Amino acid sequence: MTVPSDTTRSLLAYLQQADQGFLSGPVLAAHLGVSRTAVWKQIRKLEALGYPVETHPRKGYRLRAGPDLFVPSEFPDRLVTRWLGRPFYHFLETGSTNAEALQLARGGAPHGTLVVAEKQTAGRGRLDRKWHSPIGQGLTFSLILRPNLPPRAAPQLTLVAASGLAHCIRHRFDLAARIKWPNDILIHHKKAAGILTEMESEADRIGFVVVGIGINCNQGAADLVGPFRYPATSIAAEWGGQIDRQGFLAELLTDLEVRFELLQQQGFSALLRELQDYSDVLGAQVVVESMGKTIAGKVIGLTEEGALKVATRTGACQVIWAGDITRVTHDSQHLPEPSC
Ligand code: BT5
Repeated sequence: MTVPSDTTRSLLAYLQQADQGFLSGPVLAAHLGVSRTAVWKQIRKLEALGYPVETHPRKGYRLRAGPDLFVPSEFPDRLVTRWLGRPFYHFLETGSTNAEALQLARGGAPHGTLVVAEKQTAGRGRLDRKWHSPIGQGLTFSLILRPNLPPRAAPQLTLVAASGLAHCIRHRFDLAARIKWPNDILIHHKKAAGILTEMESEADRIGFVVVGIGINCNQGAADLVGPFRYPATSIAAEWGGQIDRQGFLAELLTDLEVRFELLQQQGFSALLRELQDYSDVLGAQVVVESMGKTIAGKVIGLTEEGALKVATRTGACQVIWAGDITRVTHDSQHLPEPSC
Protein backbone atom coordinates (compact mmCIF):
# COMPACT_ATOMS: atom_id res chain seq x y z
CA MET A 1 0.00 0.00 0.00
CA THR A 2 1.36 3.43 -0.91
CA VAL A 3 0.40 6.14 1.49
CA PRO A 4 1.35 9.44 -0.09
CA SER A 5 3.56 11.57 2.06
CA ASP A 6 2.71 15.08 3.22
CA THR A 7 5.06 16.35 0.51
CA THR A 8 3.04 14.57 -2.19
CA ARG A 9 -0.14 16.10 -0.81
CA SER A 10 1.36 19.59 -0.62
CA LEU A 11 2.67 19.26 -4.16
CA LEU A 12 -0.79 18.24 -5.34
CA ALA A 13 -2.32 21.20 -3.51
CA TYR A 14 0.10 23.65 -5.21
CA LEU A 15 -0.59 22.18 -8.64
CA GLN A 16 -4.33 22.31 -8.03
CA GLN A 17 -4.17 25.93 -6.91
CA ALA A 18 -2.25 26.82 -10.10
CA ASP A 19 -5.45 25.93 -11.97
CA GLN A 20 -3.76 24.15 -14.88
CA GLY A 21 -0.96 26.74 -15.05
CA PHE A 22 2.70 25.67 -14.99
CA LEU A 23 4.84 25.83 -11.85
CA SER A 24 8.58 25.55 -12.29
CA GLY A 25 10.74 22.97 -10.53
CA PRO A 26 12.70 25.59 -8.54
CA VAL A 27 9.49 27.34 -7.39
CA LEU A 28 7.97 24.06 -6.24
CA ALA A 29 11.21 23.03 -4.58
CA ALA A 30 11.27 26.32 -2.65
CA HIS A 31 7.60 26.03 -1.60
CA LEU A 32 8.02 22.45 -0.46
CA GLY A 33 11.45 22.91 1.10
CA VAL A 34 12.96 20.01 -0.87
CA SER A 35 15.44 19.60 -3.73
CA ARG A 36 14.43 19.73 -7.41
CA THR A 37 15.22 16.03 -7.68
CA ALA A 38 12.81 15.38 -4.83
CA VAL A 39 10.13 17.41 -6.67
CA TRP A 40 10.70 15.28 -9.75
CA LYS A 41 10.31 12.09 -7.68
CA GLN A 42 7.09 13.39 -6.14
CA ILE A 43 5.74 14.22 -9.61
CA ARG A 44 6.39 10.59 -10.65
CA LYS A 45 4.45 9.46 -7.54
CA LEU A 46 1.46 11.59 -8.49
CA GLU A 47 1.54 10.16 -12.00
CA ALA A 48 1.69 6.65 -10.57
CA LEU A 49 -1.44 7.47 -8.59
CA GLY A 50 -3.19 8.45 -11.81
CA TYR A 51 -2.89 12.24 -11.75
CA PRO A 52 -2.21 13.64 -15.24
CA VAL A 53 0.89 15.82 -14.81
CA GLU A 54 2.43 17.50 -17.85
CA THR A 55 6.16 18.18 -17.75
CA HIS A 56 7.64 21.00 -19.83
CA PRO A 57 11.44 21.38 -20.04
CA ARG A 58 11.35 25.15 -19.40
CA LYS A 59 8.00 25.90 -17.79
CA GLY A 60 7.94 23.06 -15.26
CA TYR A 61 4.90 21.07 -14.26
CA ARG A 62 1.15 21.42 -14.46
CA LEU A 63 -1.86 19.31 -13.69
CA ARG A 64 -3.73 18.77 -16.92
CA ALA A 65 -7.49 18.87 -17.04
CA GLY A 66 -8.37 15.41 -15.97
CA PRO A 67 -10.52 13.96 -13.25
CA ASP A 68 -12.27 16.46 -11.02
CA LEU A 69 -9.84 16.49 -8.15
CA PHE A 70 -10.79 16.60 -4.53
CA VAL A 71 -9.11 19.52 -2.77
CA PRO A 72 -8.75 18.29 0.80
CA SER A 73 -7.81 21.70 2.15
CA GLU A 74 -11.05 23.22 0.79
CA PHE A 75 -13.49 20.52 1.73
CA PRO A 76 -13.98 21.28 5.45
CA ASP A 77 -15.05 24.85 4.54
CA ARG A 78 -17.84 23.47 2.39
CA LEU A 79 -19.32 21.33 5.16
CA VAL A 80 -22.40 22.71 6.86
CA THR A 81 -23.05 19.74 9.11
CA ARG A 82 -23.04 19.96 12.89
CA TRP A 83 -20.93 16.86 13.57
CA LEU A 84 -20.84 14.53 10.55
CA GLY A 85 -17.64 14.78 8.53
CA ARG A 86 -15.34 15.87 11.34
CA PRO A 87 -12.56 15.03 11.78
CA PHE A 88 -11.78 14.49 8.11
CA TYR A 89 -9.05 12.17 6.80
CA HIS A 90 -8.11 12.27 3.13
CA PHE A 91 -6.04 9.61 1.38
CA LEU A 92 -4.83 9.86 -2.17
CA GLU A 93 -4.55 6.10 -2.09
CA THR A 94 -5.39 3.45 0.45
CA GLY A 95 -6.53 -0.16 0.56
CA SER A 96 -10.08 0.48 1.74
CA THR A 97 -11.58 3.48 3.53
CA ASN A 98 -13.61 1.02 5.63
CA ALA A 99 -10.40 -0.69 6.75
CA GLU A 100 -8.86 2.72 7.59
CA ALA A 101 -12.00 3.79 9.45
CA LEU A 102 -12.18 0.54 11.43
CA GLN A 103 -8.61 1.06 12.53
CA LEU A 104 -9.25 4.70 13.45
CA ALA A 105 -12.40 3.73 15.36
CA ARG A 106 -10.53 1.07 17.34
CA GLY A 107 -8.06 3.81 18.23
CA GLY A 108 -10.90 5.99 19.58
CA ALA A 109 -11.79 8.20 16.57
CA PRO A 110 -14.99 10.10 17.38
CA HIS A 111 -18.57 9.83 16.16
CA GLY A 112 -18.78 11.62 12.81
CA THR A 113 -15.25 10.92 11.56
CA LEU A 114 -14.98 10.93 7.76
CA VAL A 115 -12.37 9.02 5.74
CA VAL A 116 -12.17 9.78 2.00
CA ALA A 117 -9.88 8.19 -0.58
CA GLU A 118 -9.28 9.13 -4.19
CA LYS A 119 -8.21 5.59 -4.94
CA GLN A 120 -8.75 2.29 -3.14
CA THR A 121 -6.56 -0.67 -4.00
CA ALA A 122 -8.77 -3.12 -2.09
CA GLY A 123 -12.21 -1.47 -2.05
CA ARG A 124 -14.70 -3.99 -0.78
CA GLY A 125 -18.36 -4.84 -1.02
CA ARG A 126 -20.34 -7.29 1.07
CA LEU A 127 -19.25 -10.92 1.35
CA ASP A 128 -15.68 -10.10 0.28
CA ARG A 129 -16.76 -8.76 -3.07
CA LYS A 130 -14.79 -5.97 -4.69
CA TRP A 131 -15.72 -2.33 -5.21
CA HIS A 132 -14.16 -0.71 -8.28
CA SER A 133 -13.65 3.01 -8.63
CA PRO A 134 -11.12 4.67 -10.93
CA ILE A 135 -9.09 7.41 -9.29
CA GLY A 136 -10.76 10.78 -8.98
CA GLN A 137 -14.03 9.76 -10.61
CA GLY A 138 -16.14 8.21 -7.92
CA LEU A 139 -16.60 9.02 -4.27
CA THR A 140 -15.31 6.39 -1.87
CA PHE A 141 -15.61 7.23 1.79
CA SER A 142 -16.46 5.87 5.23
CA LEU A 143 -18.14 7.35 8.28
CA ILE A 144 -17.54 6.34 11.87
CA LEU A 145 -20.71 6.38 13.96
CA ARG A 146 -21.10 5.66 17.64
CA PRO A 147 -24.87 5.57 17.99
CA ASN A 148 -26.60 4.66 21.19
CA LEU A 149 -28.44 1.72 19.62
CA PRO A 150 -28.55 -2.04 20.13
CA PRO A 151 -26.46 -4.19 17.73
CA ARG A 152 -29.58 -5.50 15.98
CA ALA A 153 -30.26 -1.93 14.77
CA ALA A 154 -27.00 -1.81 12.76
CA PRO A 155 -28.62 -2.88 9.45
CA GLN A 156 -30.98 0.07 9.84
CA LEU A 157 -28.02 2.41 9.51
CA THR A 158 -27.40 0.99 6.02
CA LEU A 159 -31.03 1.63 5.08
CA VAL A 160 -31.02 5.11 6.55
CA ALA A 161 -27.79 5.94 4.68
CA ALA A 162 -29.37 4.60 1.47
CA SER A 163 -32.38 6.85 2.01
CA GLY A 164 -30.21 9.93 2.56
CA LEU A 165 -28.16 9.13 -0.52
CA ALA A 166 -31.20 8.57 -2.74
CA HIS A 167 -32.70 11.81 -1.42
CA CYS A 168 -29.55 13.80 -2.15
CA ILE A 169 -29.21 12.48 -5.71
CA ARG A 170 -32.88 13.26 -6.33
CA HIS A 171 -32.65 16.82 -5.07
CA ARG A 172 -29.26 17.79 -6.41
CA PHE A 173 -29.56 16.21 -9.85
CA ASP A 174 -33.27 15.70 -10.32
CA LEU A 175 -32.71 12.00 -11.00
CA ALA A 176 -35.10 9.35 -9.70
CA ALA A 177 -32.59 7.49 -7.53
CA ARG A 178 -34.08 4.42 -5.91
CA ILE A 179 -33.04 1.91 -3.25
CA LYS A 180 -32.55 -1.75 -4.03
CA TRP A 181 -32.87 -3.19 -0.53
CA PRO A 182 -30.74 -3.17 1.46
CA ASN A 183 -27.64 -1.35 0.22
CA ASP A 184 -27.75 -0.39 -3.45
CA ILE A 185 -28.72 2.88 -5.04
CA LEU A 186 -30.04 2.57 -8.55
CA ILE A 187 -30.74 5.16 -11.19
CA HIS A 188 -32.97 3.94 -14.00
CA HIS A 189 -32.61 0.45 -12.50
CA LYS A 190 -28.80 0.48 -12.77
CA LYS A 191 -26.43 0.51 -9.80
CA ALA A 192 -24.89 3.91 -9.09
CA ALA A 193 -23.78 3.34 -5.49
CA GLY A 194 -23.30 0.70 -2.84
CA ILE A 195 -23.07 0.77 0.94
CA LEU A 196 -21.07 -1.52 3.22
CA THR A 197 -21.72 -1.28 6.95
CA GLU A 198 -19.33 -2.95 9.37
CA MET A 199 -19.79 -3.01 13.12
CA GLU A 200 -18.03 -3.81 16.37
CA SER A 201 -20.40 -4.20 19.26
CA GLU A 202 -20.39 -4.49 23.02
CA ALA A 203 -22.81 -6.78 24.88
CA ASP A 204 -26.01 -4.85 24.32
CA ARG A 205 -25.02 -1.78 22.37
CA ILE A 206 -23.11 -0.86 19.27
CA GLY A 207 -19.46 -0.01 19.99
CA PHE A 208 -19.06 1.68 16.63
CA VAL A 209 -20.26 1.31 13.10
CA VAL A 210 -18.39 2.13 9.92
CA VAL A 211 -20.70 3.06 7.06
CA GLY A 212 -18.73 2.83 3.79
CA ILE A 213 -20.21 4.38 0.68
CA GLY A 214 -19.02 4.05 -2.91
CA ILE A 215 -20.70 6.28 -5.49
CA ASN A 216 -20.19 6.28 -9.24
CA CYS A 217 -19.97 10.01 -9.95
CA ASN A 218 -18.05 10.92 -13.10
CA GLN A 219 -17.34 7.47 -14.52
CA GLY A 220 -17.86 7.21 -18.27
CA ALA A 221 -19.26 4.28 -20.22
CA ALA A 222 -15.87 2.49 -20.41
CA ASP A 223 -15.63 2.35 -16.62
CA LEU A 224 -19.11 0.96 -16.20
CA VAL A 225 -18.98 -2.22 -18.25
CA GLY A 226 -17.83 -4.37 -15.36
CA PRO A 227 -18.35 -7.30 -15.33
CA PHE A 228 -20.60 -6.41 -12.39
CA ARG A 229 -23.34 -8.45 -10.71
CA TYR A 230 -25.89 -5.83 -11.69
CA PRO A 231 -25.84 -3.29 -14.56
CA ALA A 232 -23.93 -0.17 -13.49
CA THR A 233 -24.27 3.53 -14.16
CA SER A 234 -22.90 6.82 -12.84
CA ILE A 235 -24.55 10.07 -11.86
CA ALA A 236 -22.72 11.87 -14.70
CA ALA A 237 -23.92 9.31 -17.25
CA GLU A 238 -27.53 9.80 -16.17
CA TRP A 239 -27.34 13.54 -15.52
CA GLY A 240 -25.43 14.35 -18.69
CA GLY A 241 -22.47 16.28 -17.27
CA GLN A 242 -19.53 16.08 -14.90
CA ILE A 243 -20.49 16.59 -11.30
CA ASP A 244 -18.73 18.50 -8.53
CA ARG A 245 -17.85 15.66 -6.16
CA GLN A 246 -16.89 17.87 -3.23
CA GLY A 247 -20.10 19.91 -3.34
CA PHE A 248 -22.12 16.72 -3.65
CA LEU A 249 -20.37 15.05 -0.71
CA ALA A 250 -20.86 18.13 1.47
CA GLU A 251 -24.59 18.19 0.71
CA LEU A 252 -24.88 14.43 1.14
CA LEU A 253 -23.36 14.58 4.61
CA THR A 254 -26.05 17.07 5.63
CA ASP A 255 -28.77 14.73 4.35
CA LEU A 256 -27.18 11.81 6.18
CA GLU A 257 -26.71 13.70 9.43
CA VAL A 258 -30.40 14.66 9.58
CA ARG A 259 -31.42 11.03 9.13
CA PHE A 260 -28.91 9.54 11.57
CA GLU A 261 -30.22 12.00 14.18
CA LEU A 262 -33.82 11.09 13.41
CA LEU A 263 -33.02 7.40 13.78
CA GLN A 264 -31.39 8.00 17.14
CA GLN A 265 -34.09 10.33 18.47
CA GLN A 266 -37.33 8.96 17.02
CA GLY A 267 -36.50 5.43 15.94
CA PHE A 268 -36.53 3.66 12.61
CA SER A 269 -40.28 4.02 12.04
CA ALA A 270 -39.74 7.77 11.47
CA LEU A 271 -37.76 6.89 8.32
CA LEU A 272 -39.85 4.03 7.01
CA ARG A 273 -42.09 6.14 4.80
CA GLU A 274 -39.20 7.68 2.87
CA LEU A 275 -37.55 4.28 2.46
CA GLN A 276 -40.72 2.81 0.97
CA ASP A 277 -41.21 5.88 -1.28
CA TYR A 278 -37.69 5.54 -2.67
CA SER A 279 -37.78 1.75 -3.01
CA ASP A 280 -36.94 0.26 -6.39
CA VAL A 281 -38.34 -3.11 -5.41
CA LEU A 282 -41.62 -2.39 -3.65
CA GLY A 283 -44.36 -4.13 -5.66
CA ALA A 284 -41.81 -5.83 -7.94
CA GLN A 285 -41.17 -9.53 -8.46
CA VAL A 286 -37.77 -10.40 -7.05
CA VAL A 287 -35.39 -13.26 -6.47
CA VAL A 288 -33.53 -12.96 -3.17
CA GLU A 289 -30.49 -14.97 -2.07
CA SER A 290 -30.56 -15.16 1.70
CA MET A 291 -28.46 -17.41 3.94
CA GLY A 292 -27.98 -20.03 1.20
CA LYS A 293 -31.69 -20.00 0.27
CA THR A 294 -33.34 -18.57 -2.84
CA ILE A 295 -36.69 -16.88 -2.31
CA ALA A 296 -38.84 -15.66 -5.20
CA GLY A 297 -41.91 -13.49 -4.84
CA LYS A 298 -43.36 -10.01 -4.73
CA VAL A 299 -42.00 -7.36 -2.36
CA ILE A 300 -44.85 -6.06 -0.25
CA GLY A 301 -42.94 -3.79 2.09
CA LEU A 302 -40.57 -3.46 5.01
CA THR A 303 -41.17 -4.45 8.61
CA GLU A 304 -40.95 -1.83 11.37
CA GLU A 305 -37.31 -2.94 11.81
CA GLY A 306 -36.36 -2.73 8.13
CA ALA A 307 -36.55 -6.41 7.11
CA LEU A 308 -37.91 -7.16 3.64
CA LYS A 309 -41.38 -8.69 3.34
CA VAL A 310 -41.85 -10.94 0.32
CA ALA A 311 -45.09 -12.67 -0.68
CA THR A 312 -44.24 -15.97 -2.35
CA ARG A 313 -46.29 -17.68 -5.04
CA THR A 314 -48.09 -19.76 -2.43
CA GLY A 315 -49.25 -16.56 -0.76
CA ALA A 316 -47.00 -17.12 2.24
CA CYS A 317 -45.10 -14.17 3.67
CA GLN A 318 -41.34 -14.39 4.10
CA VAL A 319 -39.51 -11.87 6.27
CA ILE A 320 -35.91 -11.50 5.10
CA TRP A 321 -33.37 -9.90 7.45
CA ALA A 322 -30.26 -10.12 5.25
CA GLY A 323 -29.75 -10.97 1.62
CA ASP A 324 -29.10 -9.97 -1.93
CA ILE A 325 -31.79 -9.22 -4.46
CA THR A 326 -30.35 -10.75 -7.61
CA ARG A 327 -33.24 -10.15 -10.00
CA VAL A 328 -36.03 -7.58 -10.17
CA THR A 329 -38.98 -7.69 -12.59
CA HIS A 330 -41.11 -4.59 -12.48
CA ASP A 331 -44.15 -5.67 -14.45
CA SER A 332 -45.42 -8.01 -11.76
CA GLN A 333 -48.83 -9.58 -11.98
CA HIS A 334 -51.25 -9.33 -9.11
CA LEU A 335 -50.55 -11.70 -6.24
CA PRO A 336 -52.40 -12.28 -3.03
CA GLU A 337 -50.97 -10.05 -0.31
CA PRO A 338 -50.77 -11.80 3.02
CA SER A 339 -50.55 -9.63 6.10
CA CYS A 340 -47.32 -10.06 8.01
C1 BT5 B 1 -21.63 -2.97 -2.19
O1 BT5 B 1 -21.48 -4.31 -1.96
O2 BT5 B 1 -22.23 -2.48 -3.10
C2 BT5 B 1 -20.93 -2.10 -1.15
C3 BT5 B 1 -19.89 -1.25 -1.77
C4 BT5 B 1 -19.26 -0.33 -0.75
C5 BT5 B 1 -18.05 0.34 -1.30
C6 BT5 B 1 -17.52 1.39 -0.35
S1 BT5 B 1 -16.30 2.39 -1.09
C7 BT5 B 1 -15.89 3.08 0.42
C8 BT5 B 1 -15.93 1.96 1.43
N1 BT5 B 1 -14.64 1.30 1.51
C9 BT5 B 1 -14.72 0.04 1.07
O3 BT5 B 1 -13.76 -0.75 1.00
N2 BT5 B 1 -15.98 -0.25 0.72
C10 BT5 B 1 -16.87 0.87 0.92
P1 BT5 B 1 -22.27 -5.44 -2.74
O4 BT5 B 1 -23.74 -5.20 -2.66
O5 BT5 B 1 -21.74 -6.70 -2.22
O6 BT5 B 1 -21.86 -5.24 -4.24
C11 BT5 B 1 -20.57 -5.54 -4.69
C12 BT5 B 1 -20.68 -5.85 -6.16
O7 BT5 B 1 -20.96 -4.64 -6.88
C13 BT5 B 1 -19.41 -6.38 -6.78
O8 BT5 B 1 -19.31 -7.77 -6.64
C14 BT5 B 1 -19.52 -5.96 -8.24
O9 BT5 B 1 -20.28 -6.91 -8.99
C15 BT5 B 1 -20.36 -4.70 -8.16
N3 BT5 B 1 -19.54 -3.49 -8.32
C16 BT5 B 1 -18.26 -3.27 -7.95
N4 BT5 B 1 -17.89 -2.02 -8.22
C17 BT5 B 1 -18.97 -1.42 -8.77
C18 BT5 B 1 -19.22 -0.11 -9.25
N5 BT5 B 1 -18.31 0.86 -9.22
N6 BT5 B 1 -20.46 0.15 -9.75
C19 BT5 B 1 -21.43 -0.80 -9.78
N7 BT5 B 1 -21.25 -2.05 -9.35
C20 BT5 B 1 -20.03 -2.35 -8.83
